[in-house]
Amino acid sequence: MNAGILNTPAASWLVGCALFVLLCFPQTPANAASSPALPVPVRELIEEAAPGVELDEIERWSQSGEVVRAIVRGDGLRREFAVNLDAELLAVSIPVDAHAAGGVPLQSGRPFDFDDAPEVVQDRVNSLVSHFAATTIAVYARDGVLSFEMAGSSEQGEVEITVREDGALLAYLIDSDADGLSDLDELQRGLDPDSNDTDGDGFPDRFELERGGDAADAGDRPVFMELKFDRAAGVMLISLHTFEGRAFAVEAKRQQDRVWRRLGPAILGDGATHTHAIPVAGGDFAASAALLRATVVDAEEGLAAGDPDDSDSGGVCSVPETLVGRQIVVNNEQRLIFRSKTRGEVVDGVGGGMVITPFAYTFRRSGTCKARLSLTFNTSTGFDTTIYRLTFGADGAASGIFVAAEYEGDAVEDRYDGNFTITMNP
Ligand SMILES: [Ca+2]
Ligand SMILES: [Ca+2]
Ligand SMILES: [Ca+2]
Repeated sequence: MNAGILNTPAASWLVGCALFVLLCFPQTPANAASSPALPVPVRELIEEAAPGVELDEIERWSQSGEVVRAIVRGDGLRREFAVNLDAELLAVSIPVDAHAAGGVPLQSGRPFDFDDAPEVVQDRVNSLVSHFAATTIAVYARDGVLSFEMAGSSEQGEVEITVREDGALLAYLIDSDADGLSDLDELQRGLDPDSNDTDGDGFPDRFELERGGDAADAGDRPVFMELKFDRAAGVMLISLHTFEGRAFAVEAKRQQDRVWRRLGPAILGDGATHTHAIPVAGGDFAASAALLRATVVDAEEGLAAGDPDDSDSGGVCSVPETLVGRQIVVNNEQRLIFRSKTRGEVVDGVGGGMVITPFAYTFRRSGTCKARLSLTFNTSTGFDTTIYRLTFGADGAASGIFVAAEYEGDAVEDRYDGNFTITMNP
């Protein structure tokens, strides 16, 4: 706790009330307006949390746990402030429909720079957070008055701030641990706003909430793998919901097998959903009796094996939306034929004859000129996956690297990788 605020009467009152909330507020907490002595510490708390804001009148306020909320008039505005008992600003918003963002966004020929905002706007931001680096800035005009809606990072965490051109603070929200949940939201849910993984089970707080887990219980994990059986195509689609900082792998085994086999290299988490397709023998998944599971592994492993770089060189290129009906010729020797959105076959010329091997596949654009093609084959012991990372040129031809790996348990047993070029029919 901030040592300075402990010395103020406001703080000692609030600390006392934090311990004995029921004694201080025997009725509902939102009744303080009838008790003129009480709003004074609330005022001091807000003044400490948001220095320089004008507080004409505290209309009403309430406390729940560590969060004090107050409807305040000042700066010609009616705003709601939320602060914690350490006098840290959690949120500012304008209730009902008076939000300045209802204005018209100004068209600008270039991205707006924080340094171009009026000095009072920059000063307001700098009074609340330090080393603000904007990721987005939108400028709105409402009744001829500009407001600057900014989001970015700061020393205090990820922050959203909206400031009117005269410096009045219109909106504020802070996410100290950058887990995607605001501090206010976390305190209201009983989570730790200073830890991106409150229960330490490896899943970030917001990811856990969105995927049906309990972010405060390490024994309750989110569901991050979904299976969808496409009977007509004879394919099992495996969707992995990922988050940044870890890598993800799908493993399979038949019931009679002892070890799990990994389906291709681990995928580096990026917040997106990645889909695998695996063939189902005879169009009946039960017949193949495979068990599937998803695991979270170290990001280093994902970095070593996953998509290394989806950034683009910015060149002109042509990445097809779909591979259905197309053929890809790999290194002039192997033909990949794509029959449907999930199934295809490899044709290998061998001597005078040829070998046809069916596969299930997923194809995903991963950048302007890049795509990831993942083929999964049934084998006598389970599944094998080959990943092609493709970089396309203007003519639709591509080059890149491929990775094929066989896993025994967690260990890579065999690994093949190399470069290739492909040509594709239009
Ligand atoms: Ca957070
Ligand atoms: Ca958190
Ligand atoms: Ca949990």
